[in-house]
Amino acid sequence: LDYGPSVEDSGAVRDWLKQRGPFGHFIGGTFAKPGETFTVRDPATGDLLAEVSQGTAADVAAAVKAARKAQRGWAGLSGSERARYLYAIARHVQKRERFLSVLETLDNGKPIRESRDIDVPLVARHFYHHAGWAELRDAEFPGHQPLGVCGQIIPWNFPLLMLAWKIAPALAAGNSVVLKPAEYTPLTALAFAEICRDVGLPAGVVNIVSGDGATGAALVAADVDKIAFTGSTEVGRGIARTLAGTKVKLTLELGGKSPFVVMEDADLDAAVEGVVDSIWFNQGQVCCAGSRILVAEAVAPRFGALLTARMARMRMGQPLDKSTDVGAIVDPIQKARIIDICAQATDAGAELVGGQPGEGCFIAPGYLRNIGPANPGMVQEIFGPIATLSTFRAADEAVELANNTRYGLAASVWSESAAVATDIAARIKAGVVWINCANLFDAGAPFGGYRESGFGREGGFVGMLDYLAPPAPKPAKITTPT
Ligand code: TXE
Repeated sequence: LDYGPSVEDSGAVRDWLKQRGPFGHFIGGTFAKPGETFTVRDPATGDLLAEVSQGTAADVAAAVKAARKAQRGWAGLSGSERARYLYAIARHVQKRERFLSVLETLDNGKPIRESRDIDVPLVARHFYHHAGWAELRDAEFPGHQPLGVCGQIIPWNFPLLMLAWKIAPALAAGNSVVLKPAEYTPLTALAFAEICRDVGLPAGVVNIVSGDGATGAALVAADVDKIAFTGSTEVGRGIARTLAGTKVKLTLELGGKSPFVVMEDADLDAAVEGVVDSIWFNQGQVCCAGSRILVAEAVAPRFGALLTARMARMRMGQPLDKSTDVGAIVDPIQKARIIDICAQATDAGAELVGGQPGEGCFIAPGYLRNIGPANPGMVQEIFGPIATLSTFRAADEAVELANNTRYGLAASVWSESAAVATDIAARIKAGVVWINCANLFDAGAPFGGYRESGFGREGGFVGMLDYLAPPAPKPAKITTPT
């Protein structure tokens, strides 16, 4: 069955990169002349993909100015007019599905099966869903107003999908945006800018400024009304400090160390497939990855054997090959970070099964066992294809271990009993809890964390609230004492 892109399809994308590069920022509806640039490489081969402009504070200011100028007109359109643009964007994403999936895979290193079947379809779905919210805004959020100009900073693990999570609700609500993609993976954001231009989105409603952390910091310091950030907890904490006491609204989606709880009565074969979808999906570079597997002691030996056997069948290889399960880590720096945390874990007494580094940016799937609760591998977000495996005896202990983290983004619970699964799920402190599945996303379901995983929600009705200002409270009725 041959469907979708493979290695040979990358030619058209490479031609586009050659013709279009070096890339300038997308400001006020046009691509600016490139300034000082940085290099973007394919992590799977090390090949140069493009030169992309490094955004300065002046570039950010120009983009914010363009967004400010456009915002009033955008907010003045009726909901159905705004919706028409969002529908058009969604359709264009679908039309360019092949192109965008190949570009994403080249830039990020994720298997083409994932960009084609998960990332890009979810991007389209996000714009379709939020087109609906554009139409419904005034009915569902009476008296609410858009915030104004939103600064949005996104990471490299789902470059185009994170862009959609940020831009779709902002636009539906009537805001304009300045988005900064991650420095490892700016290319699909620049392709998205072309889509905005092609659908005739009013100039300045979407602006893309590429660059690194310094560009992000300039955006945080700019004259914006909201910052929406997805990335590391450390950077998120710094942004919160910078914006404390200002009028800028802030939402943060940060790291995680999510539990994956396998109860004694779980379907173990299904749970092992859940691990594949959870921590070995996208090379484990997933904020909500089920990175801490907690399994009932009674079934632990059988589960461990099934897991090891399944791991041996994972195919690591070139991301553009349709049969690849495990692609490249996004960058050598991230690869070194994963190896370092695994070394800290084994130095502290854990045993690493699999997880061996390959040539270039590759790391085979693996897991750490015989690992104590204070082991660095158990505490730190590895952000690679390496889970931890530990056991519990009773349900209460499972809940206690699951909640023994500074994060609170996601969890996954496996049991054949609805009563057991829902009881455990309700006692885990996490923004999303999946039962007998993992890493399923929908544009209508709010996503976000507790504790050091951040605050604010993205998706659905609740996500819209984070892009709107509520109506001013009515003045209190003054009654004169008689
Ligand atoms: O993240 P950064 P990094 C975690 C994960 C990973 C670690 C480091 O554990 O191993 O973070 O990754 C921009 N002001 N996550 O270093 O630096 C940056 O340019 C404003 C989890 O790549 O947080 C990029 O666009 N912006 C996470 C974005 O922040 C700044 C996904 C994320 O990069 C900035 C990514 C600054 N001072 C990493 N410094 C998740 N929740 O999914 C950097 N940036």
